[in-house]
Amino acid sequence: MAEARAAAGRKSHKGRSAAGQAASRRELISRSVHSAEQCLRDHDYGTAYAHYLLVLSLAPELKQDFKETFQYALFKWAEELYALNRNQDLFNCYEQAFELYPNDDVICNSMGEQLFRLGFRDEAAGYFYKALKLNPDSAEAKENFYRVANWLVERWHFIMLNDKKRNLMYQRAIEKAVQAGCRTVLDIGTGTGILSMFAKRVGASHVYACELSRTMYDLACEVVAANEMQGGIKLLHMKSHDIQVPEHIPEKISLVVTETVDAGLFGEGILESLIHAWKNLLLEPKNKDFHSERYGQVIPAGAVVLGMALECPEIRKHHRVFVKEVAGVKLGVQFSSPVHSGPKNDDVAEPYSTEKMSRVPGGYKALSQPFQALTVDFNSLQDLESIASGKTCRISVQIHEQGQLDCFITWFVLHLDEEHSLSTEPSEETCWEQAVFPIQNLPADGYLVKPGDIVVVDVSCPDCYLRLDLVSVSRGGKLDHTTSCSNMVSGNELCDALASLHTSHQQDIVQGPCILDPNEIAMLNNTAYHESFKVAINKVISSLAPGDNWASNGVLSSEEHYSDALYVLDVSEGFSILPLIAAQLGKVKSYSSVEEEQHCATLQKLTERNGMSKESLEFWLNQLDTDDDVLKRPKSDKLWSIIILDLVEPCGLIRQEVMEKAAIARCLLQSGGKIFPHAVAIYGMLIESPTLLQECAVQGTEPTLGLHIAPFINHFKVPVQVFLNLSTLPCVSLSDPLELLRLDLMDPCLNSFSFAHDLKVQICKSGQVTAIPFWYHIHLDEDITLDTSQETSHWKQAAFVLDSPFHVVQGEEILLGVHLQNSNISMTLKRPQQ
Ligand code: 44T
Repeated sequence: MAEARAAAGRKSHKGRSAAGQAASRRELISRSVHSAEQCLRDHDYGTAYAHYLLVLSLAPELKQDFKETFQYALFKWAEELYALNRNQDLFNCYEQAFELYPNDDVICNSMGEQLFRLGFRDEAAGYFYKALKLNPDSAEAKENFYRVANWLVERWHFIMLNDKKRNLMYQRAIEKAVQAGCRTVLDIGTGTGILSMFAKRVGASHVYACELSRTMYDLACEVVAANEMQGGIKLLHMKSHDIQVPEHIPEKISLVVTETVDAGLFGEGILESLIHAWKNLLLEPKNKDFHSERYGQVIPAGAVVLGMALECPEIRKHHRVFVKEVAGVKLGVQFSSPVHSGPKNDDVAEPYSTEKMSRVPGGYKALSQPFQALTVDFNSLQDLESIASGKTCRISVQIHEQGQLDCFITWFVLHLDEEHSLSTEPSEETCWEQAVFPIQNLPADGYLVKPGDIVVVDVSCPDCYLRLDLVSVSRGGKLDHTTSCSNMVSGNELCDALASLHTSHQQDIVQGPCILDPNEIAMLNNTAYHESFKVAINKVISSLAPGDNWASNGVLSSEEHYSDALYVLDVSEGFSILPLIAAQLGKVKSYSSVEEEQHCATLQKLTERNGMSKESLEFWLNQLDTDDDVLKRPKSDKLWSIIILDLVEPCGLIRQEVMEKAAIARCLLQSGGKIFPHAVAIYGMLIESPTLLQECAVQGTEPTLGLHIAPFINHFKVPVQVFLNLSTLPCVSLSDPLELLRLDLMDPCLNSFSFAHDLKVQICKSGQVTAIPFWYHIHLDEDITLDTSQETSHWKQAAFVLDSPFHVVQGEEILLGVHLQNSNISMTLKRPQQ
């Protein structure tokens, strides 16, 4: 009895407490919600976040209602943790958030952003990818994923994997070596694992593959498993230099296969990798005198680097400022592109750029025959070491055509073995680009060469990059001392050369030339661009400035003179001389948003040398504390007369931030003031281009000789291809160009960046639509327009590539859906309903 009572008591006690607990749970939840809300109002995000966490773990049924507020608290708190460098806490928060919302694209995307800014790009990609899968319409996830995809899986992977000829040649060479007795294989820089799978397929007994990129290694694991070779290929996520026998590989191997070569052959470090492999990983090489069954060998066996002197206006345009005066501004300073054989410790210097010469707009002219620049035997450690030590070879190149000496280009023939070779020469149908060595720093009249002239170059490979240094040009058999020069921008030789050649001021020689990005150089050379701005700016200035005291002459030096000045702000990205063009047009105070010290100094020099007063040019960003303030009034009692925005990137995309800036800019203009441009029209057309498809995604199993690679690497495909040269892209137009979308930047309603509509397109030729390239008409005002598809422009074009080709018939009408969300453009095709 006593026991029963006790039990009943316990029961009733339990019953009471259940009801009580529910009540106190409710009470706790409501108090926590209340506190959380209070904390949010007080900007105490950490505590708010903790309260919401408690609320949602107590009351999961509230998850939906509180989702957005919870995310807000989480993101705000994460910002603080990031600022405090409390990264572990930050990730713990996200982990808790994922427990509550395991399939939320917004949290996933945000986690990716955190990882990305902390440098974990591979991991970030995974989260962006997941976010995009969870919500295919998420503009943020799309933008983020495409950005990292481009970064993690470089676009040439698609191009190389689609190059069937190259794949076949490698497979044959590997097969031959394996059949000749090479049983153990190491693939250096395996990428997706293709060469390793070839080796396995043709009978190698042990295959090892190393890959230093995390993303590519993960991809290779997936691909190898999908091709059911995971048992036969050992993948190592490491740089080949770190491989040791027997830790990673049980014994020395007989064959190294690799395609770690770039357009300049050595840029992926093949010399160092093979020197290390010969010393540590490979069996002894084949010995002529002493015949052994087991020896080490490398595919490719060797290579020949060939070069040629060229005239090429497009390359000139990107690497040499050849205009002396731009829209009235004299360019009396020295500019230089970062692409030159500078000294090793020079951060900005790139030894060469790469270009697919067969597709350079405007083409090129060969000024010399091809010459052999260098040969390398990858099976000779001695040869590898000699080249890596910086051995220089001086070559005299005979000029046989008259023209401007704009650059040297190089390509190579890769001898996989005695029988199988690949050539990357411009005329070859290959995936390869060529290395371009622009000629710079000659006096203006020094570039013209004639048949019979001799150009002397030094070829070397001192720091793993191929170098071509111009030594001298001898004209008509006589060494021309005025052009005897070094391509280097520093060093005594050049200083001497500059001192004697240029009338430029002593200051330039001390500071060196102003280094501009090739796109910035192309822009400076674009006179039409600057002239158009000059006319448009002048119109606004004359409409706003009464009287003739606005004449541009007469140096105004003191601050008072500017009290009634017009204010012009240029928020262009990078180097821009538009503020100087504006400043010479009257009583104008120009603000430049150039940031680099060297660029500021150059603009100041130009102001001075063009006889403009110091006060006419100010640097806007220097006066601001944070980026958020980029757009504000010039002075508390002043508004801007002109705000210049830089809406289109050189790669052919719209800058999203600029659209946002435009919305603010509109409100900061004085009456009659203008934003440049005032409108932008996006143009496009339907094309059939197998080439573009091949650069975008691996086309099935055919090019990869039956191996399943496409579905895996194609995860990383992006729909918009950039930096295209539309004028030389192999393609057929299936429609005329048409206006796709017009953005009116002066429209007060333009503050959301999502546009969508359908357009009717007339088909002018039957075919498969694979892509829609697009470009812009930038309307500075009603009369003045810049077209970014013109060959003189410094812009390239972009294209939206369809997921699958769309068949069209001549004469029919198709509906083209255009959708712009932030800076993402996407397009769809469909037939109109009958
Ligand atoms: N691109 C040519 C260069 N790796 C090919 O991580 C031609 C460029 C190109 N892994 C347009 C067209 C083309 N140990 O995934 C990369 C890289 C990896 C290594 C381990 C090493 N020592 C290395 C060195 C490199 O190898 C893979 C391939 S590098 C090939 C470069 C189509 N633009």
